[in-house]
Parts: sequence; structure tokens; C-alpha cells
Amino acid sequence: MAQTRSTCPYCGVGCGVIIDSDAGQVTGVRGDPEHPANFGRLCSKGQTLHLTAAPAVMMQVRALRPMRRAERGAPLRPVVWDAALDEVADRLASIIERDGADAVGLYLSGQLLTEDYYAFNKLAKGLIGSNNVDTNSRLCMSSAVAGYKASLGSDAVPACYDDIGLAKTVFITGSNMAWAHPVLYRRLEDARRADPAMKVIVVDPRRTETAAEADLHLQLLPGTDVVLHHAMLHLMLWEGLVDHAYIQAHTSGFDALRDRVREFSPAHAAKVCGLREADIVMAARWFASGSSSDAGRRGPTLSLWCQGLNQSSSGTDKNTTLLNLHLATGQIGQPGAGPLSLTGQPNAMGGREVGGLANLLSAHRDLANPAHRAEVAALWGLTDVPERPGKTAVEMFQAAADGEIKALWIACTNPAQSMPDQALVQRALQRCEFVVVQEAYTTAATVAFADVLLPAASWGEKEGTVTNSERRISRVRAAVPPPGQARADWQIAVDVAKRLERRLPSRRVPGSAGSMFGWADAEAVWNEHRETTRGRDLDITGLDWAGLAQPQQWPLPAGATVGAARLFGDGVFATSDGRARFHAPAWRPTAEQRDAHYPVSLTTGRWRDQWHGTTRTGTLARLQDHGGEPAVEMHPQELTRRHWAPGTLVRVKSRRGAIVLPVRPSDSVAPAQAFIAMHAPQVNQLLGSARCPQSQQPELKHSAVRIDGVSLPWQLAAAAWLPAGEALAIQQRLQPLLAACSYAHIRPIGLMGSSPEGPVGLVLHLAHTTPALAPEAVAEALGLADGAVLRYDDPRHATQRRVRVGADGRLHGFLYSGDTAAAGWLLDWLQQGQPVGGLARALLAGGALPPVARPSTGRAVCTCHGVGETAIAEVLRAAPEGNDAARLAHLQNTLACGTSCGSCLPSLKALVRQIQPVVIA
Ligand SMILES: Nc1nc2c(c(=O)[nH]1)N[C@H]1C(S)=C(S)[C@@H](COP(=O)(O)OP(=O)(O)OC[C@H]3O[C@@H](n4cnc5c(=O)[nH]c(N)nc54)[C@H](O)[C@@H]3O)O[C@H]1N2
Ligand SMILES: Nc1nc2c(c(=O)[nH]1)N[C@H]1C(S)=C(S)[C@@H](COP(=O)(O)OP(=O)(O)OC[C@H]3O[C@@H](n4cnc5c(=O)[nH]c(N)nc54)[C@H](O)[C@@H]3O)O[C@H]1N2
Ligand code: SF4
Ligand SMILES: [Mo]
Repeated sequence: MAQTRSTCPYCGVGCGVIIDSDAGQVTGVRGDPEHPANFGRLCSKGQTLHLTAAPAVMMQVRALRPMRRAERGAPLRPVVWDAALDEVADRLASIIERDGADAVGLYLSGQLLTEDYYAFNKLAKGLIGSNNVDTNSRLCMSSAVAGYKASLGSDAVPACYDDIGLAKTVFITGSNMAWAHPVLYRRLEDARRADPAMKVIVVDPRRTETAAEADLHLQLLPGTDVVLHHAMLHLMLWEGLVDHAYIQAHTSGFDALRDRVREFSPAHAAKVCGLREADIVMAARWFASGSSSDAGRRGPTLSLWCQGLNQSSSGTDKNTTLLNLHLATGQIGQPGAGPLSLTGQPNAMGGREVGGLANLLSAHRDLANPAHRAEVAALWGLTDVPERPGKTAVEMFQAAADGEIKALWIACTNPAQSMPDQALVQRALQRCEFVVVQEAYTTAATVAFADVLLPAASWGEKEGTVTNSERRISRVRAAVPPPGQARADWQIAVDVAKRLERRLPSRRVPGSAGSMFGWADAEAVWNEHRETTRGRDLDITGLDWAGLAQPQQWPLPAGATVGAARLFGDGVFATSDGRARFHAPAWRPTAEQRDAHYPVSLTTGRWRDQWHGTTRTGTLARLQDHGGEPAVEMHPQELTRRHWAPGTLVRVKSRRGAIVLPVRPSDSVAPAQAFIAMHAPQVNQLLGSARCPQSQQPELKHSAVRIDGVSLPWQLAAAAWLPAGEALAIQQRLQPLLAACSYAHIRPIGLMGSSPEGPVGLVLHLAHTTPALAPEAVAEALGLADGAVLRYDDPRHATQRRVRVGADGRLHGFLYSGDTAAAGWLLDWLQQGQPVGGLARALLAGGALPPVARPSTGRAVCTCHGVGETAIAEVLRAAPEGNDAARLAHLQNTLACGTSCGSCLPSLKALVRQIQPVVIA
């Protein structure tokens, strides 16, 4: 048994993990108690990593061998590595020779390691001679980058995680951190317990779990953040809460800002933002003077934000106007005070460090700056690096759709799902002459467009470094060898680069010898990257590979022993004159407004237990239960008004496309608004590519839509337990069949509350106007075609029903086509493992209600212990009376829910507030 320290591959909190492995297989994972990001904690996703790495799971879904397609439309067939690499190099070289270097585009990811990123960047900018390298961080962090650079002079996050425990006021905006950054949220819970006077403000158009726990929730209208920020400053000026001495000494541009915010009174802002004036006033006071009643005392105030600000057509303005508030109150660079943007992906920061965006160069250098270009050319031994700015994500796909970009190399991201304007993206991938997809999973939607698929090593299998939200660099280590023939991403880049070096004209200074890519291992790549940081704001020349055993924050220049916890504490900023800049943008509303044709404001975001395209998290039934079937969430009043029962299929239509989804009532969205999880495979057919003019980040948080009823009389619902190690493969085999349906959903399921080794199955829900496929095909795949299967067929009504009860007297599977009203309770019975004994025949009757009433499990709440809402409600109703904390403790003692990773604590607390004990008089 071996133990390997590494990091979690999901979010930007960057938790340290210890991986247990045995005989080349991952056997367990736990939080690293010594890692300063998490001190041993993991969330529901981190804690189940080892289950996703189980061989039985991986063999069904991982890309194990290089593959190529003989022609478009033909299936992918395995080839040996050398043939795949030769083909990639040959095709790229020919296209470059024929159409120039800019005919190639590289689309990368904030989930690559810094070394992977470095190798790709050098390959594109140094070898090919094109700046067409952009990443999914363009969809994620580019507004924060543009905001920091505009206001502070460099892309440097000034604060750190410890500040959460030191702040008096925490301003959380456009972030559902209870779900998206759970372990950091646990820290906030600790801080609030330790200091009950701390004030938490949450700004979000939805009442998320994060918002529901705030002292003040500002449920603003989407896209109105700039108005709110300006109004807060207006109030601060009016009440004398700004720090004039700080403004005088360390900033410039305040006069223009003061003129700008004059028109943004809290009363005016209340109307534009859809808020109460008093709430805006309260938020401004808390922000400026901390929660202290002593008006003379300031802060400390910490801001945390994420995609609600960044993914916006005014993303940079939302960022700079928030930074204005920190600068105007001097709340920056001190313990507990400062802006702390939350990075989404585990290495979004590392990508920024090596210049992994179309407008950047290594070590926070700017492509537009001739001195910076000369520095990078010198470091790489080149005559020059190309001057022409590269294409940003949306522009890159637009250029491919227009035929300008002829080859795309996509690594570690799944644009066929995650990019906005899917019609454009699909056109681009089809028109592009040559598409290389470097992927760890065959199930990613973009694989369908690959001419060559290069199998990548993934979590637990590769070496390198990542940088988390607080500028902390951690080691990523391999615990096991990659499955099949998969290789590390940087290695694949080097394998292609060395071949290209032989084909392309050299751009190196005369007399250079050897390869530009002669690295022996990840350490060698990192050493070269470290050298590029010398003298830069992120200087890490004081750090070596061995020193990385202890995660460190940058900067850590030669001579230093520890990194800087906070930046700009001395009030000297990274601008030419050392002063931070105020910005005074006018307010621009969202690119699309609600109108008579598209009367609903749609927003999109994350679920607690799923990760983006779900290639990894989607393999585990226990991570699927909390979200369940993707749906469009609407306010309950809207469902009542339209006479829609929960689960009714509706059509959501934007100016770009339409998709069908079930509707789900949710108090968290306001009337006239709707929410769809970004994990829903089709959602980005709805979203457009309007973007922030400064950062080029698309407005993935808003689109105007209409939602209408849809008539799909033919439905099919089925679920069954399947042989161990086969469910995911069967899911993939069924997938092509489902393309014929107007609506199709399929996901793995497990037995409620069972261990990870419990039974695994699949659930399907299909709908169409007429029977879209023969139910037999599905029945066969689910083991419901023959053997001890009960049947009912009514061909006149296109009705087929199958039920299988096992020798243990429990329901093992069902299929209903035609009318599927019974599917809800049948699935519940299946997942509860209910004995059905003498009721077997009644299971074919098809009613919306079960033959005997049994409580449904309700929504899954605690993933670790498999506890659903019904059981929780039962315990809370019978609980002894007491305060909320006592009743939460009683609940945890009784059901163990929320005692492991803690990701469900906000849900549990909400239920404790909602469900009071039934008092018998
Ligand atoms: N479980 C889980 N965690 C993740 C991820 C995941 O896939 N799953 N992904 C990671 C990644 S890459 C990222 S980028 C982060 C994202 O983390 P977050 O940004 O926290 O998550 P989202 O749910 O995308 O969006 C946050 C909130 O923005 C709100 N919002 C929408 N419009 C506006 C607006 O105009 N103003 C304001 N103030 N708020 C608005 C939405 O209602 C939503 O609640 O999560 C990371 N963590
Ligand atoms: N509507 C809407 N769309 C959004 C967003 C939103 O909020 N709403 N959020 C946007 C944001 S912030 C982000 S970050 C993007 C995320 O969007 P994507 O980047 O598309 O998300 P992932 O599914 O994480 O894609 C990563 C891919 O890399 C593969 N992979 C895993 N490990 C490795 C590895 O080690 N090497 C390689 N080569 N491949 C690997 C995975 O199987 C997966 O297919 O989505 C964006 N799209
Ligand atoms: S909070 Fe959860 S997903 Fe994020 S790094 Fe930590 S364990 Fe991983
Ligand atoms: Mo992201």
C-alpha cells in the first residue's frame, strides 16, 4: 500500500489529497491534513475521487489508446502512438506551410497543469509562431484578469484564504460558494461560528444555499451589479465612509468616479436593480465600516466573487467597480481585507502565469508590449515571438466556422458542450479540416468531432504543479500509471513539437542546437517556467522542486523563504506610477433583455455534486442523486399560473435554439427568471456569444428565453440494475439510439444509502411526438427483454410495460412506454430496494400512485450517507424542541447526515429552519 500526496482535480480551492494505492490501482482518497488549502477536508466531489478511478469504472469510459478516423463520419479506430503523432505533426505542418501559422488554433484548459500549459504555449508561440492559443479560462476568469490589470496594474489576487477568518464583513457576489467552492465555504462557517458579529452579504439573482445563509441577501436583477457597486460608493461618499487619505496617497482617477456615481443614488439603484433601498444602504455601511457599531472603525472587509460577475457582457466593469469599493475604503492588502476572486478550475491561475491566453506571454507578460516580446524571445532563444494577437475562444471558433482556421487542437476541455452558441461551435468543428482532441474520457461530446483522439493521463496519473485561488502552488503527483496507453499532456505536446521542429522553418537565433523541447520530466519544464518569472510580479526563483513539497504562495523571489500571503499592503501597485486606478464605467444592461417574445431571464450555473461536462462525476450514481434529471427551474407561481405539474416537459427557446427539459419548481429563482444547470448537455444551444468588450468573456450567465408547453405524447421511462462494471458501457451503447428523440436523459443510479459497492443501474427518460424507437432495444440493453419479466402490451395505445422482480422479492427493473405516469414511484421503489412481494402484478397497472403508499425518499441531500429529504423531515418533526443548532445536532446524531464531508450542511440547516417539531398538546 502506497500513499501519495497530490491535489484534487476539481475546483480552484485546490485541496490537498492523500491517494492510497495498491498494485498500481487507486484504493482510497482523503484530505491532506497538512495542506493549507483544506487542512484535511474534502467536499462530496473530492471525497469520491477514488471511486471514479476504480478500474471497473475507468475501463468503460477512459480513452485508452490513440484513435483516428479514416474519414469524417467513419468510426474512430485505434492506431499506435507513433502513427497518431506523425499524423498530427504532418497535417499541422502541411496546413501551416499552405495557409500560414495562424491557420492553426490551440484551445486549452484551466485543468491542465502548469507544465502542460507551458509546453503548449511554447509550441504555439515559440515554434509554430502563432498566438492562436486560448483556453476555457476565457469563459471563466478573463474578466477578473482584465479587472485586476486595469485597476491594480497586474493580474494578482491580493488576498488569501486566511482572510476569511479575519474579516468582519464578507461580500460574496455572483458566487454560490456553498456548492462551487465547498471547502472554502466550510472555512466561512468556522469564521462565523468564531465571530457571530461577522456580517455576510450575498449578491445573487437567485436565492442559492449560499444566499439563504447570508445576513443580507441582495437578490438583484441579472446584470445590474455595476449599478449596485456605484450606488454603494455613492452612499459611502454621502456618509463620509470613504478613506480620503488612502485615495490621496495610493490611487488616481477618483474625481471622475465621484462624478459618475453622483447619478447612482441608492433610491435610483433600488429601482434598476430590483432591490430595497435600505438593503443597499446597509450593504454599503457594512462594507465600508465592517460590522462594528463603532462608526470610526473600518473593516476588515473581504470580497469573494466568481461567475456572476465574470460571465457577463460587462464583466470587466463589474470587476473594476467592485475593486473601486476596496480602493475607496482602503480595504486591500491588510489581514482580513481585500478582493479575492475565486478561480473555478484547479489551475486557472497557472494558465494565467504561463501566459496561456491569446493576449498574454509567459510570466504575466503582455503580447502587446514589445519589451515583453523581446524578453520572451530571449528566454526561448528565438529571433522574435509573433506580434499579432491571437484569437480568443469565441473568435477562434468563429474563424474555424469561417474557414480561416483550418486545424484545431483541443486539449482538456469539451467545447462541444461548454462553449456558448453551440450552432457556431458545431459548424466550426465540422468545417475545420483537422481536429485533434486530447482527452481523458471517450464520453466527452467533442470526441465525436475528432479526426485524431490522443488519450491523456488524468488525476492520480500525472506529475506537475497547479496554482489555486490564493496564488498557492501545489504539487500534483502520480500515484498510479495511466490506464492503457494514455500519456501526460505535456509529454504529448512535446512528442508533437519535436516532430514539428523537423518540419517547420526554424525561428531560433542562429547557432542554437538541440530541441527547444528537450525536457526530461515535468520538473525540467517547471524549472524553465520558474526562470521566466525572474524579476516579474510572480517571481518564484526562490523556490525549487524539492521546496514545493510544502505548497507555497507566489511571489517567492530568490532569497525569500516563504511566499507573500497578501499583496499591495504598502499601497504600491503594479502600475507605472505605483497608483491603483479607479474606473468609472457607465452601466450597460445585459446584452439581451426580456421582451414580449422572450419574457424570461435565463441564468445557468453549477450543481453541488457535478463537474461541468460530467465525464468524471457523471460516472458515479451517488454524485448523480443530488441533482437528478437536469431541469429548467422556475418559480412555483409560474408553474401554477401555467398549470404545469413538476416534471412536465417544456420547450425553452432563445433566439439561437430550443431545447426540451422537464420543469422543476424552485423558490431560489424569482418569477420571470429561470435556471438551468450548465451540466445539462444541450444548454449552450440557448446561450449566445455576446461578450465583454475588454475581456472577451461571453455572457454565459444570461439569455432571454421563452418557455412553452410542448406536446410529446410518446414517452418512455425505464430503470434497471445492471451487471457490475457494465452500466456505463451500456449507457454509451444506448446513446446513439436516443438521438432520435425530442427529449432524452440517461444517467447511472444506485441504491439509496448503499455502499459504493452496491448495485449500479441506469435510468432513462425519453419523449417524442410519435414512438421514436422500438422499446425492445432499450428493454434488451437493460436486461428486461426475456427471462422472469412481467409484461403488459397494448399496441393500440403504443403501450408496453415490463417489470422484473428478482429472486430476492425486490424490484430489479421496469420499462414503461406510452404513458409513464408510474415512473416516479417505480424509480423510488427501485432505489429504495423495497420488497414488492405479492404486488408484482400491480406494478404493471400504470397508475400515478403506487398500489400501497410508501414515503418517497425525496430529494437526495447527504451524498456520503445516502440520506434523503423524507427521512430528514421525519426526524425533524419528531425532534425534541430546541434551537436550530441543537436540532441540527440531533439530526446528525440520528441519521449521520452532514457528518462526513459537510457539503450538505447548508441544505440541512435550511431544512432545520423550515421544519419545526410537531408539538403534541
Ligand atoms: N460543484 C461544482 N463546483 C465547481 C464547478 C462545477 O462544475 N461543479 N466548476 C468550477 C468552475 S470552473 C467555476 S468557474 C466555478 C463557478 O462558481 P460560481 O460562479 O460560484 O458558480 P455558478 O453556479 O456558475 O454561478 C454563480 C452564481 O452567479 C449568479 N448570477 C447570475 N447572474 C448574476 C448577476 O448578474 N450578478 C450576480 N451578482 N450574480 C449572478 C447565479 O445565480 C449563480 O448562483 O465553480 C467551480 N466549482
Ligand atoms: N452555460 C454555461 N456554460 C458554461 C459555464 C456556465 O456557467 N454556464 N461555465 C464556463 C466555465 S467557467 C468553464 S471553466 C467551462 C468548463 O467547460 P469544459 O472545460 O468543457 O469542462 P470539463 O467538462 O471540465 O472539460 C474538461 C475535459 O477534460 C477532460 N479531462 C479530464 N482530465 C484530463 C486530463 O488530465 N487531460 C486531458 N487532456 N483531458 C482531461 C475531461 O474528460 C473533460 O471532457 O464551461 C463554461 N461553460
Ligand atoms: S472544494 Fe471539493 S472540489 Fe474543490 S478542491 Fe476541495 S475537494 Fe476538490
Ligand atoms: Mo470555470
